[in-house]
Amino acid sequence: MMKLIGLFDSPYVRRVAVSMRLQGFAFEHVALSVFRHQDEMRKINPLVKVPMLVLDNGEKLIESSFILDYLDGEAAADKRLIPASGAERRKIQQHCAIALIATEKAVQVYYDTNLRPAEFSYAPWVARCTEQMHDAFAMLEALPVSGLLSGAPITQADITTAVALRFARHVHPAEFPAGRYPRLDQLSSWCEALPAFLETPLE
Ligand SMILES: N[C@@H](CCC(=O)N[C@@H](CS)C(=O)NCC(=O)O)C(=O)O
Repeated sequence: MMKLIGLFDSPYVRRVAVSMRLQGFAFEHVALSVFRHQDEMRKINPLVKVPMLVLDNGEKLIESSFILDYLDGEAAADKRLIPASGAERRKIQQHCAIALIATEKAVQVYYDTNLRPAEFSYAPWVARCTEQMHDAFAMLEALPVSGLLSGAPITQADITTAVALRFARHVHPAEFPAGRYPRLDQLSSWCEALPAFLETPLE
């Protein structure tokens, strides 16, 4: 069975796990932390970055977008989360790219304000990243309605956006009062109620 390494408090790991559940791929979850289990992690995963997907033949894949691309290639055509080609593929990829920037900026602010001693946190950098995070969420909020919200089947853009918001709200609750991003809130509540999300709790 494939092994997925990393905790679901990582939005990158969580989006892979949710996608695998939606696509019907069985996996063993190896719940190692990049911080608390560094030595054990390094033995399997020398760069200590998650997610890592270990295939049945022992091949090890890193970088969530490449892992998801591999899974899409293995899935039945109607289980793909990003189309194989064409304008719709580019649209969903770019939508994911914005959600990944929102995620990355939320992670950077979290690292800067939680992993460093307070005296080493650099306020202008935190402010810049916080602004970029909100710029990305505002851009997602303003995109034309598509995917799950439009009644169409769920896409990787829906998953990555919902996972991004859930993570960012968890680590920066004051930044995400209800109603700041109403459409994203709706997408989030629909997604988080799906079994694939419920079975992949962030905490
Ligand atoms: N672009 C990577 C980002 C992965 C990533 O940064 N994961 C974090 C956990 S949220 C991690 O491994 N952090 C440990 C570190 O950066 O040393 C992906 O999409 O897989």
